[in-house]
Amino acid sequence: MKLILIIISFFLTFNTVQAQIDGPMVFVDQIKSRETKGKNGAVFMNILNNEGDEWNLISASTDICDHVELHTHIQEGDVFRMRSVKEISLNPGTVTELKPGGLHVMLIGLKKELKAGDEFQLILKFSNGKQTFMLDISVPVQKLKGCGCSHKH
Ligand SMILES: [Cu+2]
Repeated sequence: MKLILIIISFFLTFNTVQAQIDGPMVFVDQIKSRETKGKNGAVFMNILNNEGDEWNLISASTDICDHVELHTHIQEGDVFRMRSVKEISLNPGTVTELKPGGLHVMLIGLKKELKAGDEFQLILKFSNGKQTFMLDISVPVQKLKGCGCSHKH
């Protein structure tokens, strides 16, 4: 419980925290997208599920690209490949990290290049199997280290 309180206060110190006032206690933090001239982009964030039950990120949408998928990376031999997943499960009382090389929100068919300093809106949809809620977040574009070049499916 103490740890959860520490995590919450950690989250609340950032003004990038996004939460819906009357929604469940699901918080999104450390949101960013990688600068790219390519056709596809990725969005990363930390999601804290502070509810007592499991929630899932079930979809995301934005008007800056043709469509959006939820992805993970899986290892096949020596190669890491991206796979789309139906949902990203958020265990109660834990922070789920969407980060390079792991889970991410994939932007497919970008209509323009993403430049550092840009910002765009992304709508996240969550469900616990009984209720759903949407979170409208703004995503800052940043120059991120590491290779974002393996965006082949
Ligand atoms: Cu991907």
